[in-house]
Amino acid sequence: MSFSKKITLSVLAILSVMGISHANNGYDLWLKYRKIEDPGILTGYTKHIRAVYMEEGNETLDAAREELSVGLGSLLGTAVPYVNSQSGDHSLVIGKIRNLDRDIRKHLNGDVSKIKKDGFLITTCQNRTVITAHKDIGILYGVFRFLRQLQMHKSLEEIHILEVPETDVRVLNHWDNLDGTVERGYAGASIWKWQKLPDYIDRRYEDYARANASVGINGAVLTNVNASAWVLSPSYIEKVAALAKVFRPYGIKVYLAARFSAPIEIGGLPTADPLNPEVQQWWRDKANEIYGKIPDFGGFLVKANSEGQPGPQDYGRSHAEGANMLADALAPHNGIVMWRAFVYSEHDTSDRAKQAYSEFVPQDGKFRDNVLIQVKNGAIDFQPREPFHPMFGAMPETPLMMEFQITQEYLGFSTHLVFLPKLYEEVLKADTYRHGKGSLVAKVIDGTLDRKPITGMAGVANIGSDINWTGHPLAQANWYGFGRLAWDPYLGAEQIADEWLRLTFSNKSDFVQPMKAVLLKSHDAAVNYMTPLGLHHIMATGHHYGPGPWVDNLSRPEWNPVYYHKAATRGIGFDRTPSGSNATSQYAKEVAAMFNDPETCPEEYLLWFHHLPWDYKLQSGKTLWEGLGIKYQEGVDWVRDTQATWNKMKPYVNEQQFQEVSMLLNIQLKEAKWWRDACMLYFRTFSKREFPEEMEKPSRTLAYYRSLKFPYAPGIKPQPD
Ligand code: GCW
Repeated sequence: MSFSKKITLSVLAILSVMGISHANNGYDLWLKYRKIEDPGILTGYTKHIRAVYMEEGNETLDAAREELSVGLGSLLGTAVPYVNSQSGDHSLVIGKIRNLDRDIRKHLNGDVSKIKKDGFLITTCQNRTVITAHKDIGILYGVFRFLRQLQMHKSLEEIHILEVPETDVRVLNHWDNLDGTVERGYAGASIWKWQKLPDYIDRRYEDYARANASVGINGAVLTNVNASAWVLSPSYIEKVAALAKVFRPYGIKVYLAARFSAPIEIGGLPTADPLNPEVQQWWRDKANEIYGKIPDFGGFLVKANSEGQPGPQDYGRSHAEGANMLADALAPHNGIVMWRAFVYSEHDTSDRAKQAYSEFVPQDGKFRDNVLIQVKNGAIDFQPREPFHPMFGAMPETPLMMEFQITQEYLGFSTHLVFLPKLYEEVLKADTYRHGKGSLVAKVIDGTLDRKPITGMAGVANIGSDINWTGHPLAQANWYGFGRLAWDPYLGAEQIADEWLRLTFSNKSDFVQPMKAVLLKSHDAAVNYMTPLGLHHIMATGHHYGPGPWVDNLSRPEWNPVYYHKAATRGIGFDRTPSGSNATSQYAKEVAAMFNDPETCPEEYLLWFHHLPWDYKLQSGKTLWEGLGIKYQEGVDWVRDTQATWNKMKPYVNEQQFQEVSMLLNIQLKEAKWWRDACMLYFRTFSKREFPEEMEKPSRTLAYYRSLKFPYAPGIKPQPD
């Protein structure tokens, strides 16, 4: 560890012991380690942690030790002495299994074989608490888990926690551009200071790595999938290597988005054809060059032949041929390719929801072993709510990664409170029926359904240079929750909400209970005030800020919201049953049958799969038209109720964050009403019915909502008229 790092962390430790909290602005995320005030709980802990024995020897163990010192010092309000012996009563003993004393090892017997991969065990052993693992990174994960136990005021009596990550590649995708902007980023500029790298190391890089490691994230794709080839040039590889060095102790590998045409753009070749030997050689050389500087480089993420990005199809080659060429270049170094399945073509007139499946499923089994196909959550595009992607039930021979969007492109930017683990849980627990009932998407992701050799989950990051990282203070929960689910796709959103609220704000049940209810309802509420009953992609185009169901003038049909809702005098919705686009045929027959019948199709997907008359009767007995208005209203009402709840939370959060969330909720209310009013006014031009009585009446005209323009909305290059 560098001298300066030691100094910084020791100062932090001293400040923590003195009970001085250094940030009220959210910068410390869920790693605040607030001093425990309850004397009973404190005594319980000090009884178990009179001294610490900790294995030393490398940077990862150093990081674990520093985290523990800062954490314990701050939580307990006193520094715990480190000792050289593992035999002290009431001590905390931390070390890799093979380095533990024989009597402890003997005691662990049955558990040892269960601590697989990067897993860890925290257990009680003859008056000692032991944190152990096979690998150094397991020790770090174990220390974070142990500190979480204390942060949440949970008992250490007879503690026994054995955790093993369920997926291998737990990776954030940054859509960060080399010019410092972030595509679909709503929390400020990119945190990567390319201009100053490799010589200047921003303090944030390490805090970023720490935060990721604390939830088990082990990789970062640094750059946008709409890629610049320049990041593969020698000077950028130096910069990337500097970041990799900071991340390494925390078990975070770096990956880069690879532009398929890079051999042309920075290699001077006339082609990027994956079957061309010179192209293949170029990529092999590039891989060798990268690994020469970054021996643990993770690999490439590729968006190919999608939304104008170059790819193998430019040369008449398949996705498999393109992915395999890169995979062959990376294989000697144990690198992987994450090849995205987000494709839809302007030349394909079939339902956009069907296209990825149509292109990729026939290639099942044709990809190299070190290729993962990264499948977006949703066959359309990260919509507020989508049925699970049919590819998850259809590629038994190919590792499939989940790609969730953490940044809130379609869910209110970083202005709206939307707790995304609820959405993720809904998708992961969806049943593909691939091998009959119980064939959950989570089992595809962790590779147990069809025995996949490599598994993973990706999240498009919501991180930027805002002081609190994520713009909305409560959007930190989405970063946290993604990491937890990548580690364990079976976790419940409720547990994640509970953990995050306690770690970040308070353990008091008068705070945790009401706020948990708020978080858990928030996703449904946002869907209600944006796209209820299965509506989708009706946001304004380009920046995707606010409603735009009327947009019908873009060059590609599937870029227009009218393509998706198909509102007409007869009714509304996209018929994806056999009488329509037949997209349901891409699901297992049980699932298809459920979706095909409007009576059995879950109402939240109704208009996703069906075009129905305005007077169609919903389960509530209301007509579809009334039901729409009621749902929009419920969404708005939820924001009002949440404001009332939040006002009662003042005692539990600091003033700055209290005010920030209050102001953001005001905006959320304004925008929820905007969505309701604009959409209902527009749909009424087709339904020609009165608004339902449950719905507040719009205060403005449709013409007003249609006139709104936002050329400088964040997350996209400005597009002034
Ligand atoms: O949802 C769309 C976004 C694009 C994004 C694309 C993708 C990176 O609007 O900004 O491009 O998806 O996932 O490739």
